Amino acid sequence: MAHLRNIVVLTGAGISAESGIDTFRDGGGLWERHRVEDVATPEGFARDPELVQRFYDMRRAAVLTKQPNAAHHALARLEREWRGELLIVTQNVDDLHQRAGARRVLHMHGTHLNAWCTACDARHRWSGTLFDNPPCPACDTRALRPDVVWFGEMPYEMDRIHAALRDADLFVSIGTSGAVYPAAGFVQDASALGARTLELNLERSEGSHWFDETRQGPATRLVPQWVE
Ligand code: BJW
Repeated sequence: MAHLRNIVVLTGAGISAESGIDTFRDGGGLWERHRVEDVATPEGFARDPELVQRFYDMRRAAVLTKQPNAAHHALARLEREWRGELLIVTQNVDDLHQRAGARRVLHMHGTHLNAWCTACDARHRWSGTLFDNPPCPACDTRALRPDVVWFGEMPYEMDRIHAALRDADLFVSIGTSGAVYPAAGFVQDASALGARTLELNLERSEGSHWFDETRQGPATRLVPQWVE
């Protein structure tokens, strides 16, 4: 990697799987037990807010008990030691990259650890529940929801992500199925802009054929090996 300067790393649920956090589309994943349309769309939230709040309350509480694994730690070490630019773009709403020590992390699908007030647009650090519809600490309206991006909503930080992809020499995708856009299209964007592309995943993904190189195996083995 000596000739490289700018790296963009995209992470998905697979990087946190070995920390004990469910993925979405694997066997036993979240979408086998919950209909996506019910829990991860604005329409589902409008229909049954309590169901959606309970789903996220349950996942928020679970994440607080999980720890970063060897893959999160390896990326944080790479960030500390890398002489060029390294940006981690995560689709995950957990905070395991930060708890491993990474600093330059963009949460394009939001974070479990914030509640967002749709009345006054304030965001609050949140470790408790939302199902009981608590008032917003800023405006007192009862309009808090998880600060996450559902289907049909605009992912966060897109300008910064595209700027980083423009400058990237290497794009690495870790533990994501390549089923959800716009993240699934980053490999083609990066490639068209001249970056080399590498996929690290348990198995070949929907988007594997777009990558210059793919490696298969668990993230806790592949990521430390790649970083070495
Ligand atoms: C391991 C492992 C181990 C396991 N080691 N690996 C038709 C065509 C194109 C697009 C669309 C379309 N119709 C609709 C759309 C748009 C839609 C979309 O993509 N739909 C698809 C279903 C087709 N996208 C949107 O609506 C997005 N917004 C949007 O597009 O806005 C307009 C726009 C226009 C122009 C520019 C920009 C935007 C919003 C998407 C929001 C997604 N939200 C969720 C929920 C977030 C909150 C929450 O966590 O609940 O995000 S859905 C869910 O999927 C979550 C994830 O971040 C995301 C991706 O999942 P991920 O991470 O890939 O997990 P899995 O489970 O799918 O895969 C795990 C992988 O890990 C697997 O490959 C395993 O093999 C691997 N693995 N163990 C290594 N140990």
